[in-house]
Amino acid sequence: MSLEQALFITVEGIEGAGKSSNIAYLQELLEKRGHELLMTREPGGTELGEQLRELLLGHKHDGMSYKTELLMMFAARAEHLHAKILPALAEGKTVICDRFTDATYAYQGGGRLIDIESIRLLESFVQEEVRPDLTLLLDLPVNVGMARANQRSAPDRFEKERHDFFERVRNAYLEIARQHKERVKVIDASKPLEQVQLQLSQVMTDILGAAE
Ligand code: Z5A
Repeated sequence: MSLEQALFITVEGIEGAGKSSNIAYLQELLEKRGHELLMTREPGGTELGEQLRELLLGHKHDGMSYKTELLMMFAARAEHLHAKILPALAEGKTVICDRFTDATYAYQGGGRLIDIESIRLLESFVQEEVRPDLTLLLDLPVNVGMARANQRSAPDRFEKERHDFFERVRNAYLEIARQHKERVKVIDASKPLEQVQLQLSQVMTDILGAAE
């Protein structure tokens, strides 16, 4: 059991920001410090959530309305909190979640232009008082992220969006970071991976103190 406090950590960023690469590094870093971890992701994280993820990212329902998309994100989140995140935190585990509600503000709010008040309402309904303790925002210019992402598999329903959509998503993320300076730490993800990891390590030391 870790002597350090269990944390709810979320990792965010646009396409190709390097979340997967850096989450693996964060996992290693926290395990070394004795944290028991739940590694999870959104949309997804539960059997029901993963099924919703398939519907949300696949192309079978390409024309779904933006409101449907928003409600499915929060449906998956409600189940995720109930079945995975809250029980893990109650057991003293640190939760590392690949995307959470900031992604909804950024993609559905910034990208799809759904009004923020509707998102806020759903956030309060689904999460009540639960918010992440720490959010790592991997920030980089859209063209750099897209160039990285394009080297991978066929684009999902979101990856098919255009440059201006991702500019709005990035700006929404940066606005969240400005409004929640205590919680959201911005990492320059345009740098080579070792330098991104160095920044991550610095942020974690600032928050948790130097490792023993
Ligand atoms: N979504 C939403 O709309 N609303 C919500 O509420 C939520 C989600 C929760 C699925 O997310 C989609 O759901 C997402 C938003 C939406 N869609 N989009 N876009 P996802 O997180 O599963 O999908 P993703 O953004 O495409 O994540 P990813 O595929 O896991 O990408 P990544 O983790 O950010 O990047 P990566 O795989 O670590 O790196 C990408 C490539 O870049 C790879 O080849 C790496 O080797 C390379 N890389 C990484 N870092 C570097 C550096 N520093 N230098 C050079 N190259 C690098």
